Amino acid sequence: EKQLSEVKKSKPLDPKAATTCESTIQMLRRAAADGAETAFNRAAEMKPCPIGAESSCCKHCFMGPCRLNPRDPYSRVGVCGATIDTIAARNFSRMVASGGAAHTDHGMGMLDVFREVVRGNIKGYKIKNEKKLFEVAKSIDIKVDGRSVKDVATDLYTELERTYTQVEGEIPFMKRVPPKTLELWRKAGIVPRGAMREIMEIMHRSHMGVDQDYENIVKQCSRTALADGWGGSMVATELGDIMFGSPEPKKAGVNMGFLKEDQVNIIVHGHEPLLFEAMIVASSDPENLKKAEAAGAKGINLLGMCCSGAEVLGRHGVPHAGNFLSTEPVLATGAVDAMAVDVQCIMTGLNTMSKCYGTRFFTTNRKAMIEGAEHVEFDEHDTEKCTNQIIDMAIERFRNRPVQVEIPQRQDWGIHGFSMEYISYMLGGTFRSSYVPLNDNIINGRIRGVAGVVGCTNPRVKQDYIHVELVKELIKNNVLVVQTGCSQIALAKAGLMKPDAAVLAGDGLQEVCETVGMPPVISLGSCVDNSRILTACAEMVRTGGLGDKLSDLPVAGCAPEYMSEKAICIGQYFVASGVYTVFGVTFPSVEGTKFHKLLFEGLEEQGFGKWGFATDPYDIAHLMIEHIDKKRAALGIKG
Ligand code: XCC
Ligand code: SF4
Repeated sequence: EKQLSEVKKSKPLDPKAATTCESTIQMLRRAAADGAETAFNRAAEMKPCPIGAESSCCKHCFMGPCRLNPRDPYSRVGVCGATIDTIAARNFSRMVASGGAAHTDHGMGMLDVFREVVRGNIKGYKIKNEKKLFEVAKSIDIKVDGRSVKDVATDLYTELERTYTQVEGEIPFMKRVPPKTLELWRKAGIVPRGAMREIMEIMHRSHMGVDQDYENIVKQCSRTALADGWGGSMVATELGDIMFGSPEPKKAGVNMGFLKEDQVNIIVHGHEPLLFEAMIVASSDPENLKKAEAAGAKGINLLGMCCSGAEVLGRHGVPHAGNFLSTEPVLATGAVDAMAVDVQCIMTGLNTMSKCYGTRFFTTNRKAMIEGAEHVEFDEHDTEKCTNQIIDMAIERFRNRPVQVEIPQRQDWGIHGFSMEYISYMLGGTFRSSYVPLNDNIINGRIRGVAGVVGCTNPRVKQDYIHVELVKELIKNNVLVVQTGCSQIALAKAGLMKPDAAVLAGDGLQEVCETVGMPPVISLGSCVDNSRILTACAEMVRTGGLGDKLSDLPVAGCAPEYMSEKAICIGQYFVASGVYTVFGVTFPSVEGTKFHKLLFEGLEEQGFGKWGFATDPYDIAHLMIEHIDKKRAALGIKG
């Protein structure tokens, strides 16, 4: 303890060096004054292990743990003889397995509720979007003509369940993959069977003494990751649209300025939309509003954070208070009466922080509890039990707020809730399937290509800074940017999701945006909604003129401030799908090793995409642009 406080004294956190988010800076100052600690402080005190950072250690058995030297990686092997390539590939495979498990389990949670809706066992949710139900069913060859919603939904449930449980054969959404790409996957033996099987196989193969061939391990990484992108995540996205409605462009606000001093503020943070949707219903329930009024509040103000928030931002226009690294600082406003969380990206530190400021902090999912935090279990069969309890306790906290309230004044507006179908529609295509206008604008060069900029924020780099600078550089070079997750919140705060941000784009992109009134940076939703990018890429190939494989498209992806294993899995499914994907912060491999070369070069030679790495936003942008130009040249379309 003594040591820790000495370190703190020697290195007081400079909020302006830690983040470019004004509200977060303000709250970090207040937290410092109050002696409260956040991930920013803890990161400054915790030096990353240099061996672990480059994935050069193994603890898969108790003859070890074994550490190799990342500066001289082939100088040693583990006790079992494992080389740096075996060790790094095995570690990587477990990151893919864990990340893929998170998304697929999320998708499975959605599927559980969908099943109960279809069987009539659940009242709190329904099939809201029948059009989408029929579209999704049709896309995986379920007969829809003349059939009832219930029959189609029943068949869809049965089909989608295979995404998880199937032991042999191909998962249903493989039917959406362009034939030439699917052919490549079949030849390589990486078409996923069911997610459970693929994840189990990774856990087996990465056990001591099983798969020790890094190339063979990477194959299983691809197979498992594809079961996330074209499986679990895609199921989560599609069922979300079916049960809660497809996102449509709407004006919505982002930043801490949307907290309201005179209202009961409740933040929902996490990932699965089930809790949030129920909270939306409960917070507009007249009974609850009456209770809030009786406590002297002008209303109940619901806000989202992280992916939970990103998803309802586009679907319902619920304001978003900030991305991952702002989840602790926002509590320093003292204005958050309750924070309810479900799964993923919930920092343990939130519990401590909420105690400092008297925020009522609730875990709600039996899979994700925090020692010392209050748990109010959310049951999809009886949603009100949980949501009413949270609202009651939030109201109670509002009635006698234990700390002074300080709300940063910044409010940023933008247009959220796009889908790629919608963009194409705006560009003059038909809503259903035509990507003709998007493809045309790429072919005629007004749009140079499409970049997906996604992922987390990470206290190892300045929050939001890389996302924002990178995206600005991309649009300046006529690259249309699509976004999900915490990255899109960074850009929303920077004002780039307003149509008038088109002036920051290059001439071609600016012209396209101004013609249809769309921003040059498009927000697509949460991280499972990265599957929307896959679906869009498949449509672009199907539409024609841009090659016949996903890897032919002039597109690139990036997660410049990532921190989670989910991001690694997402990166791997984009790479396996054929997309050049650049990560920042740090990359879990040693440059120059065979494993590293496979990820960064070899996979592309085999017809897939490849990984890239850079930390400077301009370097990242130009790696992506160069790749887009390379693909344009290969397609023979003008530069
Ligand atoms: Fe989590 Fe999804 Fe990363 Fe944000 S972007 S920190 S994973 S909330 Ni998904
Ligand atoms: Fe060491 Fe091999 Fe055991 Fe890993 S599996 S800890 S490298 S002995």
